[in-house]
Amino acid sequence: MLEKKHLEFREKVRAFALEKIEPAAAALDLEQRFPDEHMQPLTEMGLLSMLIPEKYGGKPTDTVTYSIAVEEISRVCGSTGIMLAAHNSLGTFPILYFGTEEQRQKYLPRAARGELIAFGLSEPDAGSDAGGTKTHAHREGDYWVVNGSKCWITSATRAFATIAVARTSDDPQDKHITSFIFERDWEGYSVGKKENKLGLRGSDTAFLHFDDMKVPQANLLGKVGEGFKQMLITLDGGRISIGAMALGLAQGAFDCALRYAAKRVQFGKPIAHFQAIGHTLADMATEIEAARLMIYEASAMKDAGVPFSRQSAMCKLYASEVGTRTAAKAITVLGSIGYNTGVYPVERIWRDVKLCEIGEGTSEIQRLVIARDLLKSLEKVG
Ligand code: COS
Repeated sequence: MLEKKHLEFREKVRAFALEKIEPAAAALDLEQRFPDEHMQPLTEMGLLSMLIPEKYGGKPTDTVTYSIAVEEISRVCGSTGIMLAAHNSLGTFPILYFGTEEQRQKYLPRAARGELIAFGLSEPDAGSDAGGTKTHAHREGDYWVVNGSKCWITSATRAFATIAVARTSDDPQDKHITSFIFERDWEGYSVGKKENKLGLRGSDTAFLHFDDMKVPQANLLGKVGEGFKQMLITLDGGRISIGAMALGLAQGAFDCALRYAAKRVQFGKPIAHFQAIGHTLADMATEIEAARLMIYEASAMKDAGVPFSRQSAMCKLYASEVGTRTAAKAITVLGSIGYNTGVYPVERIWRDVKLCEIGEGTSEIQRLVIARDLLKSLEKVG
């Protein structure tokens, strides 16, 4: 399915990840430190502008290439992987897709230069039920006045702008939700305390608060009332990248388990030669390969411009569950040393990959999206 250009890109980005990203991965996790040192190399490699057209300073690629990038970076560092995925898929995509030319010219060149854009959908009372947004915006002349909070915001402490939705109707029953581009420097915009998470500890996650924040009409994204659908369209693409992230983490755990099993001698031979371990490795490799094919298929469908919501949900669901299974099995293969912190990366990966079953829609939401789509296709057939 992959073309020569994809294989060549994989080699290039893998070498880059090993040289520039992997050396800091364990320390970022241990110290809960944002990967500041990765920003310049990632920008120079074009990995923070993969969806941005050249005229705005980007280095655009197809979605398959983008998925390979997220996969390979996550293979060595989940925290850097999620920062990359959130910025490209959730930060830059909505501006490109729904923004005006003026908005693209204002924000995309900065994003291409490595300044991060965040995505604010979730709220304390609006997680899986994203339509339950309580953040509110009302019009006052040329401005919107916004009040509310967003939670679990990736790169919240670093982002110079955030794509976020607010309710623009007083009726809690309707989904009259509108998207905006908010800027960090505005009065009324504040960033909450960094969350203390199980994994992805190098990725900054925090609340955003908006307190009587005045938003110029020019920062309305798309049309009033279309925000909820825009966010669901954005998440269709984002879910592929979370699948790619889970895939990379799974591959990282598997690589470690395979190498360890091939050299760890017990009962007079490497443990990989015992059937129990050999079959475990075979199952891990098979599931990883299946996840990879699903991710590339969903990516190719997005590039082809055909509906891909179902495939996006499926690849995210499957890859993230493969990721958690693979990381757990990798610890089993390594035994006690795998359970130790800071010796092998498998315990970090085990902690990191769990997020892939939660972020950008839980596994339960992916199953809901898939089931609804299956029924819709049945209705079409009759
Ligand atoms: N693309 C475009 N439009 C879509 C869409 C998609 N992928 N999915 C749904 N829509 C449309 C529907 O067709 C519907 O349109 P109409 O109002 O014109 O009929 C509208 O959007 C509302 O959809 P729906 O009725 O299905 O909304 P629900 O509230 O029932 O459920 C789910 C939507 C549960 C799928 C959504 O809330 C969701 O994905 N939740 C998880 C949120 C999430 O991932 N959060 C993580 C954010 S972290 S970054």
